[in-house]
Amino acid sequence: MKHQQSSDLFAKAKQVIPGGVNSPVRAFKSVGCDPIFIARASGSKVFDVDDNAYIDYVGSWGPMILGHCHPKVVEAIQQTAATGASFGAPTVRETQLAEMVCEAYPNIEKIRMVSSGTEATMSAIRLARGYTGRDKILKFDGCYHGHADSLLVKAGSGLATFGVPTSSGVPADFAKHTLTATYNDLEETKAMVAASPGEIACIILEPIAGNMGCVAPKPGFLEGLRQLCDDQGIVLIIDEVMTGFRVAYGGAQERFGVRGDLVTLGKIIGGGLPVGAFGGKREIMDYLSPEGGVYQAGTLSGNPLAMSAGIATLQLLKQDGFYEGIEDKSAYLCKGLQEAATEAKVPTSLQRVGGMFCTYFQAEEVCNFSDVKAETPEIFARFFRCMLDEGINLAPSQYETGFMSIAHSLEDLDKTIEAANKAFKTL
Ligand code: HOZ
Repeated sequence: MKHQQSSDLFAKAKQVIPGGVNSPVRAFKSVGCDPIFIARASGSKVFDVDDNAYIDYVGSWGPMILGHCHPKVVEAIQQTAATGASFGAPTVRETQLAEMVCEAYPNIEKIRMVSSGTEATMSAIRLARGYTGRDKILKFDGCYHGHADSLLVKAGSGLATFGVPTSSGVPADFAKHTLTATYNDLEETKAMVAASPGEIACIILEPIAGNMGCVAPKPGFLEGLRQLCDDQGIVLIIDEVMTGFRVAYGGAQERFGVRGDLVTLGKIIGGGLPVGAFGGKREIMDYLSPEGGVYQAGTLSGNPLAMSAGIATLQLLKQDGFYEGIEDKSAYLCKGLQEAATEAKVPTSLQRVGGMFCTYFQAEEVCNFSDVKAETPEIFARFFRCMLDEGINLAPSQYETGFMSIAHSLEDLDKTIEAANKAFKTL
C-alpha cells in the first residue's frame, strides 16, 4: 500500500504542529511508521489521502459506535448548523440530552455538559474535593482520565506508549495528592485508603480499563470499591468516557451492577462531536456553581451541534437488539483472531468486553498495567504495520482498546480475520 501523500502531509504538519499531531498517540511513533492522513469515512471504513480504504477499529477512539457518517446523525448536525452553531446560552437540546442520559443511568440525577472527557474528569474531581473538603484522590496505575495535572500520574496509553509513565510539567505539589493503586487489587487499595484516613476525596477508575488495552474488572473489585467508598465517605467516580453507552446502553455500571456517586461521560454522547459530561447524585451536583461554591464553566459547553449529534446517536442506540448486534460482531471477530493466532502459534491473550477488545502478544492474561510484558508492544508494532498494509486500521498502540461499530459487516470481519491470519504468520 502506498502512503506517499500521507507522509508528505505529515512532514508539512510537523513544521507547524508539535509532532505533526494534535494528540500524541496519533503520530504512530511506537509502531514505527508515518501516520495515515484520513480524507473521509463512511460506515465501517476510513479512506486516507492516498485513496486507500481501511476497515476501521479506531472509530475516532470510541464515539463512532454507529459507524461513520450515519445519515440520521449527519442530518441532525446539518439541520442544527443551519440554525446557529453556538450561542453561549441555554438551548432545549441540552435538557433533552441530559434527560436521556439521566434515564439511562439511574444514579445520574443531574448532569453538566462540557466539551471533552478531560474536562469532565477534571471537573468531577474538583467537585468531589469541594463536596468532601478533602484533597487527596486515588486512581489506578494504567487508567487514563484525560490530561488534567492531577490525573497525569501513571496514566496509561498516551504516556505508556512513549515510555513516560507520568508527564513532566506536573508540579510535584499537585502530584503528591494523587495516590495510585494497582488495578484489580482491592486489598492494596484498602491498605492505601487506611494509610490516609479521612483524607481521600475520591476514587476514580475506568470500570473497564481501556488505556492499557482492554482489562475487565475482576469479580468483586467494583463491588469492593463501592463498599470501601461507602465506609470511608469517599466519592466513587466511575469514568465511563469510553464505556458509557458502549458496553451497554447504561454503560459498565448497568453491565456490572455497581454504581458510582459521580459518573463521567464523553465520546458516544457527542456522536463524534467534541463533548463530555459529568453527573451524579443531586446532593453532590448541587455543590456546583451557580448553586454551590465549586466553579466550572465553558463557552462551548452544551454546544448545539454536539447536543444534536448526541441525541440522534442515543435514539439509534435505544433500538431493540443494538447491543446484542455489537456483542455478536465483537465475539465473532475475537474468536477468528484467536483461531488465527493459535494456528500461527503466536501466544496471545485476547481480551474483550462487549464492543471493546485487545490482542496482547503474550499468553498470560493482563489484569493490571504491569502484567503487560516488555516485549508485547514491540510485537504489536509489527502486527500493526502488517494489518495496516492489509487495509485494517487498528489503534497505533498496544495500550489502546479496539472498538466495534454496528456498521461492520460479516464481510468486514472475515476480511479482518484473513488479514490477521497473514499478519500472525509474519511475527
Ligand atoms: N489516548 C487517547 C485515547 N485513549 C488518544 C485519543 C486521540 O488521539 O484522539
